[in-house]
Amino acid sequence: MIKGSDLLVRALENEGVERIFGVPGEENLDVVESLRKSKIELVVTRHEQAAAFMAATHGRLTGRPGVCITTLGPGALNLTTAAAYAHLGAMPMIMLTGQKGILFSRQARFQIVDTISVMRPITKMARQIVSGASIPTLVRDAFRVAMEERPGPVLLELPEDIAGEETRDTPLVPPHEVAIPVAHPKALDRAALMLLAARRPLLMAGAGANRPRLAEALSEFVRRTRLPFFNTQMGKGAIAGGSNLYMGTAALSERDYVHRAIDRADVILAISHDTVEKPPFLMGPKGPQVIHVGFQPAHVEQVFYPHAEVVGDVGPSLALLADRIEGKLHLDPEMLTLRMEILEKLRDRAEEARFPLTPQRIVHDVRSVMPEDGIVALDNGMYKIWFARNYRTHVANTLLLDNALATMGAGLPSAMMAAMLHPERRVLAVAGDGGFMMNSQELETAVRLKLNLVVLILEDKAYGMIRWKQAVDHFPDWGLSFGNPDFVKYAESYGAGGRRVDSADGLAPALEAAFKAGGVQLVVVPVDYAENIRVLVEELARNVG
Ligand SMILES: Cc1ncc(C[n+]2csc(CCOP(=O)(O)OP(=O)(O)O)c2C)c(N)n1
Ligand SMILES: [Mg+2]
Repeated sequence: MIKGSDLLVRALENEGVERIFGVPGEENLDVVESLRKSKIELVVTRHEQAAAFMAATHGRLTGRPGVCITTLGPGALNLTTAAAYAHLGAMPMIMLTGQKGILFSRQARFQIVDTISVMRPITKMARQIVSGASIPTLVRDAFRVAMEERPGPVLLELPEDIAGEETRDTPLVPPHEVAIPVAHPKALDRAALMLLAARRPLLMAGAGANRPRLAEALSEFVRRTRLPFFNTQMGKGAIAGGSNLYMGTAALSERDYVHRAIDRADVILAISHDTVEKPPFLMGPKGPQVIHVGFQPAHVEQVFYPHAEVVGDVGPSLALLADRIEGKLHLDPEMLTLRMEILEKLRDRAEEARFPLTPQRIVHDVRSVMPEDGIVALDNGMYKIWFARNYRTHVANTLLLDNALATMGAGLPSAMMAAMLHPERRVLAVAGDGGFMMNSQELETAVRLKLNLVVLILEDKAYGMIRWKQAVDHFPDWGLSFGNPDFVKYAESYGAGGRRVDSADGLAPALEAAFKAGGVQLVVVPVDYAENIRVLVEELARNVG
């Protein structure tokens, strides 16, 4: 016989789980006790949302689900935003929540919420564990579902009586590698024909191109075919190396400089584009033909409806496609001229000495202190567009941004997870003064875990992105400003270091000093968002036609 919670923890060990993030409640105490006796580390956070952002980022960066744990009702409900983050962002994650006993109840309906029903639309699977004997199969199935393409979150609810009850010792189900089918030869032939007939083919790396297991295969495909490429925001970095074929990032849906290349293309080979992202370009009757390459068929949207599909394991399918087209493509030399023009535009004002700093200068200075494999994790705000457009990436998953749920509050927790997984690399969280304050309490967790992490706060004392949209829509400037704490003192009160940048030339040295100091370090930089209107509205408006 074995206790339900012991069986659960053994099943998690069987999946290779090393850490669980969360805030336990009294309904989880049997599980906590089982964890104490196991090799799995319990990392308590200061809000359940942050625990789940961390677990989701573990899934994003490793392909293996991160695991988080909460109590029933209030704790479980605090997971919802991060569940949706993982669901839209295709990040494998397992959420374990507690529940009152189901066999008998001594507390009536106290704290009881129908968590399964709440979670169903924002998970791939949500199940209650109703018997100890079902734990090994349910846990194995949960991991299978979470990891399988398209990856995402799974919820398992463990009632406290099932956790505490002795059950028959049931064997665990050993996991095994799953090789998924490659695309059908007919689909590959059709795509090859379209690409060979194209005069100006272009490749687009989408969100799914950043799956950890795809990095090498995709870069190899570009090396072999020499196709010029651009990427969506979440596809950034998917194609490695100091390639001279990178045309830019489609951070906006139209009119940006990169759209000159997109509009010129006659065939776009879209690798693992996921239409959860804000559209990288808008398909219309006159635009390029699109070939979708993905683990699954493409969703059909008003602005995205591919003309051909290559469905199957993307890496090996691309190798088969390269066999058919390598050395035979018509590559337009004009594209490379355009490339120089596009990248030149992005360098505009990158070193301007204005204070408060322009977003372009901030992106430029951040790049200068980050090694190629350094990881920048963005929260959500106006600067995300600037980083997506202007920050060059050379290694997969080195700019973590969320262009799917696009939630505020994920920047710091996702950077913390990156720092835990890659202690040898520089990791920087970038957040606005709005988004930072949505999960700033996790500075305590980061300090406690002795992470090496720098947090850059862009201070405009406002919800800048919404203020920008308000101006674009010709509404008066009203209602979106706030005051801030003294961020340096705030950091110090957590035992972290703090620095404020007070000149245009002060940012890069402040970041460098913060990285050299080690531990958790916060850098505050005032930002001047006047460039939002000047570039993203006025300058790009002139690009029409
Ligand atoms: C959880 C959440 N709430 C609200 C929004 C809508 N929203 C998007 S950006 C933004 C303002 C962000 O402000 P800040 O973090 O200070 O960044 P800034 O744009 O000022 O640089 C808001 C309110 C959101 N995306 N997520
Ligand atoms: Mg702000």
